[in-house]
Amino acid sequence: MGDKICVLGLGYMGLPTASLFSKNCYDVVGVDVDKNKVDSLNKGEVYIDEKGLNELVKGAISSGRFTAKGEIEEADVFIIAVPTPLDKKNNKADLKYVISASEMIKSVLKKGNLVILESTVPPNTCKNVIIPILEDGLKAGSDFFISHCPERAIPGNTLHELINNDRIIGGLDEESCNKTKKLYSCFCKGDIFLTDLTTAETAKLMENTYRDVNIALANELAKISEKFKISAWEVIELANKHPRVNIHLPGPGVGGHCIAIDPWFLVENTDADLIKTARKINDSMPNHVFKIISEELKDVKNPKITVLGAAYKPDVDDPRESPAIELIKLCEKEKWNVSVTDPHVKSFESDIIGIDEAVDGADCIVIVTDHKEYHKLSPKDLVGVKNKVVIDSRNCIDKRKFEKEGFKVIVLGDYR
Ligand code: SAJ
Repeated sequence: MGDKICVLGLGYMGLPTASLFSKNCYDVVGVDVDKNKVDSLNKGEVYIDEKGLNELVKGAISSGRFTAKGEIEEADVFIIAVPTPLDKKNNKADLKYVISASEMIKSVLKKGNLVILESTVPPNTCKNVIIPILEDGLKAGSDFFISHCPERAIPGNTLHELINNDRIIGGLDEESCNKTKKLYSCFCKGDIFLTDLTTAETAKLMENTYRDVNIALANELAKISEKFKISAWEVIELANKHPRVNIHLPGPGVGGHCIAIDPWFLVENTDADLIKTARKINDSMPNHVFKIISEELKDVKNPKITVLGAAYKPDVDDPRESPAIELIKLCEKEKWNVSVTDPHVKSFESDIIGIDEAVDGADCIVIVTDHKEYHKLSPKDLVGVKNKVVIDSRNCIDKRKFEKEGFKVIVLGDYR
């Protein structure tokens, strides 16, 4: 196997992965259909905000070993790192980008090449979708090699996790596994475990499904805590003292492009109740928070609500699938005046304004994202409010401090 790698898709995972390969002595061509991304990269501009990525990509480009292009070209290895969005009409994976990347590869595929899928897909996608496209004259296993090497990196700490986490590689055969392992060993310091294609696809989905189901359990507890007049947060903290228990945390819902989506890929065309119910519970959380707000504001005419946090999780600038989106929709349906502030997010479907302007004249403050800035929030940051009510859906502010200053603080799941 030679040294040239072609990475298809220069997004949140493709770009860091391409740069890591290039830093570790491979010649890498990054291919993206978005001309703006290609132009930016070739000018040395990095459009993703990730710790260390800017320097890494710039170094890769100036070394001459990484170039971005709009068209695929011949290589020894092809890595598919394109998005696999959810088709929300039927809760199934939309594989159009995986299919078009496979078609592109087919046009330049040669004997001895290795094709690696990084994108998250439903079980059997490599076998039933990708291989049939690629097998146009060439035979998988004898003429070319194929594997699935799902990423496991958390947005916000992508590079560190790409380098240090263990990894799973599922191959069509032993040779596909071994060639892929050799390649990733150049930057991956974690252990690499080998298996077959469909097991690797399923393991990736199960990791995120485990988290989704576990969060649903915490959210269910938050809802039933009202009946027992207890705090779900304290119950979880205490239950987690057990050495084999790790209950996750309740919140206003599950956002991001992985955990709220991958469980659907796993249950496509099945009657898997638990996973579907967990999705339903987590999806119900923005409405649950909305009901708490409505109850609080039932006597206020034309209320003004201030949402603190548009990002789907703390300390990132990413608002994709954020529970804030659904919550704001529900409030706006009531014709309430909603303002949104977030110290990290730059572009969002509602205007993002500074905190002082956002809280000015507010009847209710709702904390949706537990950014580190909000952990440090103090009553003097909210002097402009009209009505001293804070709904903390992440249990992140110092409740006592606010209560001392006359605020009413309602923490999701805390009914003590
Ligand atoms: N959340 C809760 N309660 C919790 C934990 C999370 O409500 O106890 C919410 C967060 O607020 C957020 C959402 O869940 O809205 C998802 O956030 P996350 O940090 O759990 O996960 P992601 O989507 O940023 O990244 C996940 C990671 N998967 C796991 O931790 C199993 C990451 O390792 C994967 O690489 C990534 O999905 C992916 O690309 O699949």
